Amino acid sequence: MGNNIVRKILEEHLVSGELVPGKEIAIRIDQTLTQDATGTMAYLQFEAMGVPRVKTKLSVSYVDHNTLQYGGFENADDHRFLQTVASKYGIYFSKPGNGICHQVHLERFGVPGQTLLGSDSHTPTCGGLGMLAIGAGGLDVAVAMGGGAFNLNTPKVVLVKLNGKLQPWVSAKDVILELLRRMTVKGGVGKVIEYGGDGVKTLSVPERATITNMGAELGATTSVFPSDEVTEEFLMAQRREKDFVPISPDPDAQYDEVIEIDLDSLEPMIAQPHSPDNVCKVSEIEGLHVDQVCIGSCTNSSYKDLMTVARIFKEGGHKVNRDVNMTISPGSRQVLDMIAHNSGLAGLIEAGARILENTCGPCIGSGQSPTSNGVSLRTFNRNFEGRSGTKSANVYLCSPEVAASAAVFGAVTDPRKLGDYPCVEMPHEFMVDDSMIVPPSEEPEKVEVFRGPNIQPLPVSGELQPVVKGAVLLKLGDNVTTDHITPAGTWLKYRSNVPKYAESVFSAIDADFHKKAKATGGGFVVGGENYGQGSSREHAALCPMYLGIKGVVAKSFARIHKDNLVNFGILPLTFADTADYDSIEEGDNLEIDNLVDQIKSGETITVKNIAKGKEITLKHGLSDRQVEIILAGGKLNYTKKAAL
Ligand code: MIC
Ligand code: SF4
Repeated sequence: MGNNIVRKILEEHLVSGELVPGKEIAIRIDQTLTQDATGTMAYLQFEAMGVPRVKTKLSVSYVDHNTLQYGGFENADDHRFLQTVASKYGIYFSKPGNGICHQVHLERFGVPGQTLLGSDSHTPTCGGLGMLAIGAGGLDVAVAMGGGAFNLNTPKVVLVKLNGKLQPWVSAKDVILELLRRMTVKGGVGKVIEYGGDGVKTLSVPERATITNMGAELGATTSVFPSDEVTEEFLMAQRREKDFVPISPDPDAQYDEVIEIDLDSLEPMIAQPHSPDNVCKVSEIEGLHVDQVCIGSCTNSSYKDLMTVARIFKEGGHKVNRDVNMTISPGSRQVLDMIAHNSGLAGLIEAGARILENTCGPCIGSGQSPTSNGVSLRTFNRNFEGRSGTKSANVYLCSPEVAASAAVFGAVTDPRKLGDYPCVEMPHEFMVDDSMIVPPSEEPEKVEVFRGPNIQPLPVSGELQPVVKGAVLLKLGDNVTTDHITPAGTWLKYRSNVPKYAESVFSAIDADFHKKAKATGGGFVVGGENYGQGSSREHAALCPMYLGIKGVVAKSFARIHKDNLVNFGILPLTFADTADYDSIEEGDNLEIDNLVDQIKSGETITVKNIAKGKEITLKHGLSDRQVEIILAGGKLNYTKKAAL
């Protein structure tokens, strides 16, 4: 039986376990990346492990999320901490302003065939280069930096066969939006998406990266493209030809599922509020008034994306519509440099665009919150309710072409109405200047790690108690996101201050949640399907742990969040019979007796709902390794114990 790309890379990196879908394996990690909003915790955890130097082939620390440095010292202190830690422990440091981690990693560091673990859910962006790039919580990334393997369930492999070629005004974003329409935000859970078919060679590396980036929204473990002559040309243009390795599936490669997308007949698509899978054709909602257009984010901020927008305005003689605000966040300094040198930037400024920093910016609610009930079209990857900072806003996700056309007309408009498509060629040579990437110190013993007052010690939980009881503090529906659990935006600057950040937990749903949790000594949260979808932020587990949350009972969990709950000693439990979801109400008191024995002896756990006088059966679905972690009260305790 021939191997697909995913199995080839997994086999080459397998440390333990069997490649049987659903079974836990451990793989070796070649590269890691962190960003500032998850990085401070990850490096505090790395320091706690006492390893003198990272053991990966390459580790990079990016500052790209929280760069505004407004209202105080917090951000700036965190950035200095990150730079000094990187210097001391053998990590490259990408300064604020150098670009968004995923775009810069694709340009300057990604290597086909290698594994990359990143403390950001969009790490799969580098799958566009043929890497097996996976998002994880900071603690898992810290362990990988220390030389530890990464554990995951062997994924099923889905072949997405791309046939033909995209037509003018239809672009990579439309491919992934179409896939989201078909598969939904939970359709990729437990799977890796591998792209193939004759359409692959028609897509550049940044276009492939747009598609793998948003595979995160499918809930997929990761997504990967072959590494072919297009990959080689991209690496050559980045002066990295030495990093090229060809990777393709065997001719008789097997897949667990095959999906076909006909690129020729694909139309411009758009995701409507408030979920990336709420997708329809642009033509179906034409005429909707638009207040704001934001172009950028790690999904769509490459050279080609921004040049296309610049040329739409320039060649059509258009200006941004007087009722629309249009912002541009270039993906990297390289992109900004390139468009600055070939008049793309001038074209955007002349059109009336507002040029922002090369960072995540509005995507994470850092500025540009829309007006009340406003309509914002964004080339980003997430449109969860409230993520933009305005709860009543309606955020739509679309391609740069669709975004530009809305900015021209002031309303959602099929971009094909703009006339001739400006076909932007990929550059044969990118402008390479790595001067904002600081290499680690050659004299690490002389580097002193800077710690400002915003950096609070890591809270650690105790061992699992034999009897666990508490009230259901909140009952929620399907697809709860980590943005609901621990919002970003104005809270971002407290990422290294858990006691303060814990005040944000579920604040958009119940502003007093943190007080209630503390007053009652913690308790349970109940959710529906796909609980914890979205980001990799481990704070969505760490802060609830700090508040005393003992377990989350849901119909199903998103992969990264479930791992994060385990890592911080919170029980992720699912209903053996989902009908029991209806029998639990907010305020009910739950009690689990003999928990330690129950967890050790089987897959199910009996819980008493005292208020209802009823017993229900829950499943923990933990591997033997995860059981040990839960018993120890989290991964840090477990790792310390294992080291003794
Ligand atoms: C996101 O897009 O939600 C983030 C912000 O990049 C997160 C990471 C974080 O919360 O710091 C992610 O995607 O993992
Ligand atoms: Fe940054 Fe948005 Fe990408 Fe997250 S999704 S890494 S916030 S640009």
